[in-house]
Amino acid sequence: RTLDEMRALRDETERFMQQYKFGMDEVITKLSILREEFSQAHAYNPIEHISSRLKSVDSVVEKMRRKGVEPTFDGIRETITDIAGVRVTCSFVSDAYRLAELLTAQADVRVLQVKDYIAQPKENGYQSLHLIVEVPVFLSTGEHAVAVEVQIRTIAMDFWASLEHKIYYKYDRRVPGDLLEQLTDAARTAAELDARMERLHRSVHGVPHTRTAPTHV
Ligand code: 0O2
Repeated sequence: RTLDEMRALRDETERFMQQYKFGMDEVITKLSILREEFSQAHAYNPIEHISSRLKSVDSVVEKMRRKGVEPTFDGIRETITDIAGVRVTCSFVSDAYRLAELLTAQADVRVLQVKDYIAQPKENGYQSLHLIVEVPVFLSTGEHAVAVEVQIRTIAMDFWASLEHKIYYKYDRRVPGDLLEQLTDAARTAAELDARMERLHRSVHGVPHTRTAPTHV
């Protein structure tokens, strides 16, 4: 490759990654608007915390190799849908579902995938509502549809997931059996706490709630 070709590839990679950052910004703005408007209209805040991360080019390449993805920008775009990730923590399970409904009902949000690990936790106990949504980003070159992964969960689920994530990597993805069992048990305790907190909350506020994930894909 010539130096000019290398520069062109670097610029194209930067532009490619930038689109995901913009998509992420769009989703964060949508969530922040819902948070602010909801607080004003209902004197209640369904969102505790919003965080986001853009995958590094290195981890995109690593995932591309792992999944055997064709090494083109189109190949990556079609297969790796978690380059842009937004994580939302809510106080209650009902808020997680309500937020998912409100976000996916928006006219410019296209739902590509829903994985409801709250209704159906993973074997290790992991609970979270995962959405892959596509949002339009308007650039000087026109409109671009960008996929963003949104993980919505309660504070208890998030607490569990962050510890499990640390343990998982500490043991290089091979967590000893007894520790795994304790983690699964702790996930059950977290789910029980969520259910209790929800009941308490509803007895005080009498809030109607949904307990199903959006399905329109
Ligand atoms: P990181 O470091 O958080 O980015 P995929 O491999 O993403 O194409 P998969 O695994 O079917 O397909 O996707 P899924 O199930 O929607 O999970 C994607 C993300 O959810 C993970 O991203 C984690 O962030 C989170 N997650 C899923 N399972 C677990 C779990 O058992 N424990 C914890 N702590 N987090 C989980 P990454 O890229 O794996 O990791």
